[in-house]
Amino acid sequence: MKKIALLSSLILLLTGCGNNNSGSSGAMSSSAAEKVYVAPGEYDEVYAFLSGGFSGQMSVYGFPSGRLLKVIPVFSQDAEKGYGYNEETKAMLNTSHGFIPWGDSHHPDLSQTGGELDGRWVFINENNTPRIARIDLTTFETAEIIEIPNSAGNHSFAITENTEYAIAGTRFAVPSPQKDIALSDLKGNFKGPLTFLSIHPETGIMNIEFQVIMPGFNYDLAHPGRDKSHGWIFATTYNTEEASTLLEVNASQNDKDFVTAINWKKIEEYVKNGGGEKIKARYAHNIYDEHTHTATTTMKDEIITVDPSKVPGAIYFMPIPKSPHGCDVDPTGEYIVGSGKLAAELTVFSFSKMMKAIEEKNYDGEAYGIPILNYDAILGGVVQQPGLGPLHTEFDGKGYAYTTFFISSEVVKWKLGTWEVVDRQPTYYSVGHLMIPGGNSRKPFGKYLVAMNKITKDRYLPTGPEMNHSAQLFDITGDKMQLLLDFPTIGEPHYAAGIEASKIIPNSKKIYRLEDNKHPYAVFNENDTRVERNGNIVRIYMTMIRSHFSPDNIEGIEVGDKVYFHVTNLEQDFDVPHGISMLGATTSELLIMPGATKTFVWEPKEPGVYPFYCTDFCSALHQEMQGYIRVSPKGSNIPLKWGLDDVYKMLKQAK
Ligand code: RUQ
Ligand code: CUA
Repeated sequence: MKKIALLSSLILLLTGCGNNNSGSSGAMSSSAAEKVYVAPGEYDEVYAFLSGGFSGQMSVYGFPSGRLLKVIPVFSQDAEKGYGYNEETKAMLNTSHGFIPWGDSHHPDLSQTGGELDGRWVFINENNTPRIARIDLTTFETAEIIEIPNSAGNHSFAITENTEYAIAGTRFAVPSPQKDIALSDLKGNFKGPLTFLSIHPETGIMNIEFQVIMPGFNYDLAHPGRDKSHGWIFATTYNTEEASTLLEVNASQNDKDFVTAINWKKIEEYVKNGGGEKIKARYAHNIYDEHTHTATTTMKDEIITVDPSKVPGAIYFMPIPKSPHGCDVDPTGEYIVGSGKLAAELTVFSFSKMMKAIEEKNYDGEAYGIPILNYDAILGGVVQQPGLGPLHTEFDGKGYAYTTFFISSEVVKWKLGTWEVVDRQPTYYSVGHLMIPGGNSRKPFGKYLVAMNKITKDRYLPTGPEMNHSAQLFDITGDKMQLLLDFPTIGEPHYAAGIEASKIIPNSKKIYRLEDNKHPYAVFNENDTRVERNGNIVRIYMTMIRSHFSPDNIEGIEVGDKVYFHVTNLEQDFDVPHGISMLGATTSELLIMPGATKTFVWEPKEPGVYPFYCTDFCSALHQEMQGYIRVSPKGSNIPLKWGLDDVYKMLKQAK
């Protein structure tokens, strides 16, 4: 009874974000308008990569204007770009469970060198079917997706400061390895695997090096140490109660949960020296090759697991009040901010004090053999009464931290070291993550702050029961944060990563060079375009260039054929993609970048004459960019013919 009462008051609290429109006059002063104005044709200062949450994708914005620059398909099929629909990219969505057309993307993180953003890759984790993706920032395309086996709810995710490792921690404790266990036997029998993937310094390719089999708590968010704390990873846990039901009550019983501190260098060394245990674990590793324009899946079946008790001195628990969510390390690497969602204050740990407590073995008991450090000994400071429901913290590099408060719906600025609150600004509504470009590196670009809000309500023109999530841009150069801009987001932005545009622009690719195209079905010359039959498999080797396809007339296709359109875009000009789609094809269009080759399959069901056309308005004669395919009844043995006007002696015939 008491539990239920607590529950309903909690719900009230959590949804009581209000509807009080801030009004447009206050926020949109003329100075704010000036600050977000990027004149037509001018460039933004910053790229921001926002996760798409339940859209499974990542969106790219320019700031300060808030222009949506691109949506990069990552974990979900995307009909606009043909991603996950065309034959070349389907493999990106393969997993040990088969082809999965959707994912839940959470926390983007940019590659770093020496603790500074280097603009090479942006990584993002998938929460539902645990995976990590790497996006190449020369092409803004997903280059790799690796599945995390023996894990669930890949939520705590971070990249170390030299991009040595990606860490992927399970948000849901699971049996390890998976097996059939009664849910009432959860406690003590489930595990919390934390997976460490190395990242190749040149290619970026990820490899699962080891998995630390932690106690069966929920590992929520992770942050790497940096500078002096480089070599450590910090991850929050909740549900140290190990409840399996009504977690909103049952996982809020313990006064304190933990921030886990892991010395990954120690574990790396232990594994290098032959430590750890190989176990069977099936997982997919999908890599997109920019030269063949094709993704391939390799199924793997083994990982190395590490039992924490075998590596003494590598793992500690730091007790922290009340179900912490965010876990953020300041640019100097000294302070670790843990956000107890239900705590009245914000707890900040000191890395030097943590090292001292470890040295002095200043423990407060242990959990599953892992020492619990003495809370008072490692406490760096406490921010008193900062707000309600702290979630995430970022840093401006000038000694200030900015924390979001979900329940009181605000961003609070406070000073590292003195712990005093210096400013607070409301957010509309119920802010989750926030992002300062480079805010999780050694060198933040402390000019802008983006707050990502969970509830939109009356901020925009109503669009039926569902409103897109909203984000807000603040100027943080002054003493007080200044709200500059509201903008809607794609899906739910759990976190974002921002970087100065100057670090990306010089490497951004303009075309794919035809001479680098190694696609097995590419053709580079209209004279080589052709149609080939092998049984009921028909392959069309087609090209596209402004403003025609070659061939554009094809005969000899029969009902029951499986027709592959292998289409190469011969353009070598920046931003001239062509599209192609076929009446009745049960897949998306192909949108083909200059110099690339892509494929779709069409299985005609009825005799007739069917048009295909270019789907991207590419020239004044785009409407003329079309063609026909004649489909005859099965077994009619009409010879294959194809052609393009009389330039190629209309209707060449298969020999
Ligand atoms: S979560 S609102 Cu997926 Cu990053 Cu904290
Ligand atoms: Cu090519 Cu429109």
